[in-house]
Amino acid sequence: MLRLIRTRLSASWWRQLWAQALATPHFRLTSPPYYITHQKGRYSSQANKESTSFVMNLFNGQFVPDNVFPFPSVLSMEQTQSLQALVDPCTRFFEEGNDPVENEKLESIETATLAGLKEMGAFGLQVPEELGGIGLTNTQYARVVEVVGVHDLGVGISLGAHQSIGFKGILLFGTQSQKEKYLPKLASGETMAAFCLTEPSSGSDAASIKTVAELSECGKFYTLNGGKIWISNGGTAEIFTVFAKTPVKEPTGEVKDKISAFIVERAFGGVTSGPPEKKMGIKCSNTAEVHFDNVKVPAENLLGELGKGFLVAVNILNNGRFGMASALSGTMRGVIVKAVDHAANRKQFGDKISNYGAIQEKIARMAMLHYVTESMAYVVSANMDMKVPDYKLEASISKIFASEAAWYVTDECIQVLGGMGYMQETGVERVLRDLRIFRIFEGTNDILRLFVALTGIEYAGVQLKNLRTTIMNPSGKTETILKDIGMRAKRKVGIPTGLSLEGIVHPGLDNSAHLVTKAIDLFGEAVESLLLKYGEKVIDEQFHLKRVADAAIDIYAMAVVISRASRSLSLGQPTAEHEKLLCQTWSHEAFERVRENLRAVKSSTWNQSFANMKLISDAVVQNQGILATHPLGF
Ligand code: MYA
Repeated sequence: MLRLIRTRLSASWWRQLWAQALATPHFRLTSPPYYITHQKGRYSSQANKESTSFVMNLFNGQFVPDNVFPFPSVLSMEQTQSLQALVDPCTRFFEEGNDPVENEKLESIETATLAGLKEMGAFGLQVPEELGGIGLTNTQYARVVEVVGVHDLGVGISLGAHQSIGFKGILLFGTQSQKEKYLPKLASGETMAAFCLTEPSSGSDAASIKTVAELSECGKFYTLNGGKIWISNGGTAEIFTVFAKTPVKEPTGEVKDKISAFIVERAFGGVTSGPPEKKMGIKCSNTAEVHFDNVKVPAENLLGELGKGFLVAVNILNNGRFGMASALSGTMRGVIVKAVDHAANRKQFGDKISNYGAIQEKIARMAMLHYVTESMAYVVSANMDMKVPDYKLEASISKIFASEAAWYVTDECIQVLGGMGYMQETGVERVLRDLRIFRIFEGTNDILRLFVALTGIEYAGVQLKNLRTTIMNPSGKTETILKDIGMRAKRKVGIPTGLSLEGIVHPGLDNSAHLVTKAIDLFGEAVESLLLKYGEKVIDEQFHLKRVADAAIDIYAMAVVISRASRSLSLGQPTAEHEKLLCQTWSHEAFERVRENLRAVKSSTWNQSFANMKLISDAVVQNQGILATHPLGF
């Protein structure tokens, strides 16, 4: 289970605070300005100092622009040039040296393609040069991965499972000697890596793994036992990042089983893998079970601290998720070309189908979804390059958004292509099959939505708790308290709090900027209402949490495109007016969804629907299938 919201916020406390706020003369009469002037514009003075995450602060009704505005630009001229020098041959390689149809037929990557990829350095994109890699930054990596995403997602998964998660733990948490020992061969592709977390009874609930590792009495090795399933590269890897439960002595003296991470070599003995799984898509990537039977793992192969393996796992995942967003923006770019090529040439009823509104809406929507995904991918990668400490919610959102956008765009591409889209020779049905897994692996979108909503709500809860503490011990902070209470009170009664993006956003996007600030006010108020109504029990309100997450995703999506289009307009880029259209149209639709999702969280009609859905689901589950009587009676 996702952890409990620790903040104990009682409804009566909040009502009391509320009464105090409304009775405060300062609030009603001479409410102080709620915002300070920032060099880039105005934003809330109450932005929490602990996290600069845009999404995290939304939950507190705060607009914290630092990581999104202005659209981050992190590559030096030299880095841009070296990246271009890599992207061009990489694109040529995929166009000329890789055959996705053949790879799929073989259910493995063609030998010559593998050799070419190794030669290009594709197995060690982010490994430092001194350890044999090509040392790309996250932003550079994103751009290269985009090329892979255009051409072959199966190859992308083999490469991604290897470096995005397989050996990422060594890069992030490895000691110098672990890095020196393993990274050179991994970077050259001489050895392959895999990430071993999932088990038969432990999928989304990653903390419930049963694989165990016990330290020998001599302290020199751990004995590893257990089985992992659906491991990408499981049958081809020689090096595994394995998560297992280990007994750990707490400071209290109590011994608890906690997760630890290990670097395991197939060569240690006792490591076996099953046959390649038969899958719906990404067939050329290997997926297999991996079993560890009394594997002797040297103590020095512990990765990170003993008992801290869960954080190693989630940090690896956080660190890799933006790669999906960039790969899938590549995929969308590729299928959009196919859709528009067909739409511009296919004539029906005497005209090109691209001239019909029904098709235009599809193409416009495809372009908007691509624009948002690409913007998210590069904001997150830049944030990582900027060493922003807290980007986990943004990374999760980029994975959720990209995987759903790419699915939608590819499905619509097939629709635009009509019968041609359904034919294998067009090559889009393979992409759709390949894409399906992206909504499931690296954290299902459902669990990631809960993660986003609950992590954000907990943060908001902590801020409220801090406010309560400050109220109890004001020590000269009266003005701050009043500002905060005043802002919350305004939100509560639907008065705009005065959030403004003036000076941050190009004036040509004032409308979109206004919508995003309005959305943030609505969001902050809805989160507070949820906390007030449910307290820590909000964890059980998944119908609500899903909608809160959807609203957060839409607001973040609005912010990244407003930022990007703003930059484009400010720089006078040739596509600026087109980007303005993408941004305005997206923001309008996203705002309407935010309003609807947040309304649903509070509306009694919706609450009745949620209760009904629970009853329907319970009945269908209990009946082991459809319960309603067939129209014909049998
Ligand atoms: S790999 C397998 C993927 N599996 C998962 O993703 C598992 C999903 N489950 C989870 O992430 C967790 O179990 C959840 C929490 C989120 C459900 N960042 O009590 P808790 C901290 C930082 O909430 P739980 C695959 O699919 C939390 O704050 N910290 O935990 C292959 C707390 O800390 P503290 C986090 O209820 C795909 C503690 O942990 C995070 O048990 C192949 C406990 O939290 C976080 N995210 O569960 C893809 N989460 O105690 C190939 C939790 O200090 C790559 N915490 O307060 C393709 C790449 C693209 C192509 C590339 C081409 C080259």
